[in-house]
Amino acid sequence: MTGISRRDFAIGAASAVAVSTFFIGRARAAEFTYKYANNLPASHPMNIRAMEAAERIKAETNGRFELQVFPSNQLGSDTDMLGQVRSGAIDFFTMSGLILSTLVPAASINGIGFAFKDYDTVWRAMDGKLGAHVRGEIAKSRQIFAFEKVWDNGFRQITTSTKPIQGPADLVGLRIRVPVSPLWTSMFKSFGSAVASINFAETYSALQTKLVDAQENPLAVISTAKLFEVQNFCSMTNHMWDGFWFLGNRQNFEALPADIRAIVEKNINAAGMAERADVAALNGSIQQELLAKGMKFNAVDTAAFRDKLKSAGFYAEWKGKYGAEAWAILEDAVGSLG
Ligand code: X2X
Repeated sequence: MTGISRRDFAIGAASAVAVSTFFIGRARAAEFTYKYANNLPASHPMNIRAMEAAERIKAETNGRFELQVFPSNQLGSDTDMLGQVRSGAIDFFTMSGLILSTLVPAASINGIGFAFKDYDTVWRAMDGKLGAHVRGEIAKSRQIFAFEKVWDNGFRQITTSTKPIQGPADLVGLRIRVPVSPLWTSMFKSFGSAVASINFAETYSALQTKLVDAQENPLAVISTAKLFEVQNFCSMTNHMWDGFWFLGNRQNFEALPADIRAIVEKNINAAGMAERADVAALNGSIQQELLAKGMKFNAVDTAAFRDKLKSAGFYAEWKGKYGAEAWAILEDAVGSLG
């Protein structure tokens, strides 16, 4: 203790008290508390990475900005949450471009059946011209905007409680749940299925009560939402690639100081990139886990499905809807869709 006077010690103790009060004050009330909601379980990489981003944003803004994460449809169905992010009742929301197309028709274009052959093609398109085209259309809504990096949902596979889907004929009359989106309905109607548009929030119970016999989703969703509990077969159709746009309410976001906006933007886009890698890794490993839970898997010849869509006029119809210019951007990325 020699060398430290009584007076120095007293000052040190006083400032220690002041410092801890300061931190308690910050922890209690951030200057800005924003809400981010989504439809997936907390265990899905989308929520794990979003919660990690929330921690980073809080640290980098010295506690000024708090991002509250509401997984699992806690704030409502996709349809409800889209309304909330438009009005500003919630600040951020991740939504499939296909469902967003109920507001921004161009946003479903990446979901065209069998357009993407692999992830390299997906990211080149979505980080390139096709993604820029969709974000531009979203921005025209004025109420909402999309962050630059689209998050991965994945290539979608068909599950059923009744039989494996081996060829397009197995889809005829199949009572299948699809998300609420004209493109999804159109595609499965082209296959002759009995299509039911149901929000994800009600999907598990629709399968459990046998309102429908089938649904389609990427493996990471089939696993984290425990759809394997109410489905027996998983047919690896890879029939479309689906991603989540990280949407923001424009007015609420622009109300933030520029330095905070920049920190939020940087961390959300980085979290999206990390989530892409997580989902890719999961899709590689999850089949084993689902097999162990009793799901039966089969591969399909996708050419037969694609031919069926072609002869039903599906591609021609949607080319007409998106317009020649947007269709050219898609084909530039994925090759001719015929
Ligand atoms: O609703 C679905 O099936 C889901 C979870 O994949 C989407 O959000 C599109």
